[in-house]
Amino acid sequence: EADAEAQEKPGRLIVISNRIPTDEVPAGGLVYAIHEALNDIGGLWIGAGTPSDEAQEGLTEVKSEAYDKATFSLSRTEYDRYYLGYSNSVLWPLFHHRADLLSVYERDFEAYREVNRRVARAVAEIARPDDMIWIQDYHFLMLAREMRDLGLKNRIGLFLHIPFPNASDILALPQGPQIANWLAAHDLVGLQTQRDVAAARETLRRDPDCEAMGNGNWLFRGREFAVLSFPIGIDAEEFARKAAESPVPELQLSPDAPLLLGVDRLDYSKGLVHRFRGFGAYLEQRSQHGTRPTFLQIAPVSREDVSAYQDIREELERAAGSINGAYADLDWTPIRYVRRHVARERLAALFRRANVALVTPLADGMNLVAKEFVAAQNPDDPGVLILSHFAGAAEQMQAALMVNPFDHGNFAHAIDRALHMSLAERQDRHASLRENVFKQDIAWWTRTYLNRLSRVPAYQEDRPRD
Ligand code: ADQ
Repeated sequence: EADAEAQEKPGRLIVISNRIPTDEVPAGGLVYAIHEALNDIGGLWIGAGTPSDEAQEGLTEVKSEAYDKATFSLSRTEYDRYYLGYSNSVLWPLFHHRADLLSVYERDFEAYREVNRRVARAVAEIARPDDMIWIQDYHFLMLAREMRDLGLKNRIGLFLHIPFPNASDILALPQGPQIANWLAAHDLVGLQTQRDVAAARETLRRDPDCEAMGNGNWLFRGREFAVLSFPIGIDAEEFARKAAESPVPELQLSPDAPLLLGVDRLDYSKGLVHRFRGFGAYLEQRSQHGTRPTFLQIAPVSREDVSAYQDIREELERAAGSINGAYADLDWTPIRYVRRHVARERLAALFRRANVALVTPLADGMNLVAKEFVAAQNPDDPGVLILSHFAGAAEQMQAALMVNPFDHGNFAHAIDRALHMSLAERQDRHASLRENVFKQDIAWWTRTYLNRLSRVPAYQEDRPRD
């Protein structure tokens, strides 16, 4: 009887992500969405604590109002190996189709496994049977498996924010053969796109323990799990409001000078060097008498301690220097490259001012900048989104001007077309993009994912194949 009662009480939501926000109300994006979900359902948000000399077991509570927050502990060595190492020098490049950038060290994987195990033990200590557990991203790919090994039978979901790798790239990973086993420990694996679901299908199919049931459902050693796409969105209303209300930062451009804008973390997956060269190709072929566009790229450094990130930074500076060297004039700098983080309000206003957004990653889970640009634009006189086929956002945003970022000629042509597009065509394209960005927003995403996870039937044990 007591059991039946416990079943009826809706469980808490336990979210695990590498980072948890320090502000009481996070500024925007994904963390805000999770904050809202936790506010609604109640529960606990777990993330990494500040690295220290030695890692401790268990969780440390963080003061917070509406729901609980806690950190797990990491040693400095683990930070180097689990975070900078396995997560960001192995999984990140591999999942972004850059197997050439892998630095695989056994000790990095050992630290990754140790951190995943420690978090699993900490969650097992505090989880109640009816709690829903929602794991975020590639830092915790084996966490659910570790939790199952400790006997947790809760509903467990994963959302992977980055692309799912090709089955052949996974062969470059020593732990590649275990991926299906890791994924199958969840009840629900959420991916950004149909393309990712297809890539996952390819990997799962190769595993002799996995059997496809159709509709995204799989059997792994007799236990069911699902792999489905849930394209993440933005808080479109809020971003549009910010964009309309915030003053545009002083750019020292004449008011009618065309502005092209790029906003990205400095990361090799974002295709910044290709973008600079594509803009260079446009400058080369444009007529000398036309307007002189300025391309403003905002790209704050990230993951500076990983060497691939230092390389990309130098390469980018060289590319900007050589293009500006060739085309700049006394009163015109074609590429402006800003490495600073820009406050959200200012960013929103810049998005609204821009005539063209260049969102041209070589690989990207979704890319929220594409959606932010659309939300920020004035529907009566909207700018043009130039979007790479390789952004996850491409699946929902076909009304953008689609480009192949590897093809400079194609890139140059798209910029030319964007700068000369008629008002009617801009409005048509924007209206269609806008509808999707506002409908499938961040609230839609959390709602859809958590509804699906909460409908998962009660846990069945794995059983050996007969
Ligand atoms: P990211 O790789 O960080 O996210 P993205 O989706 O573009 O990529 O989100 C970046 C966010 O940071 C945007 O909200 C953007 O406005 C903001 N930002 C970028 N540069 C900034 C700057 N200079 N100043 C201020 N803000 C800046 C990962 C995946 C993506 C996936 C998201 C969400 O790599 O593919 O879309 O998670 O799932």
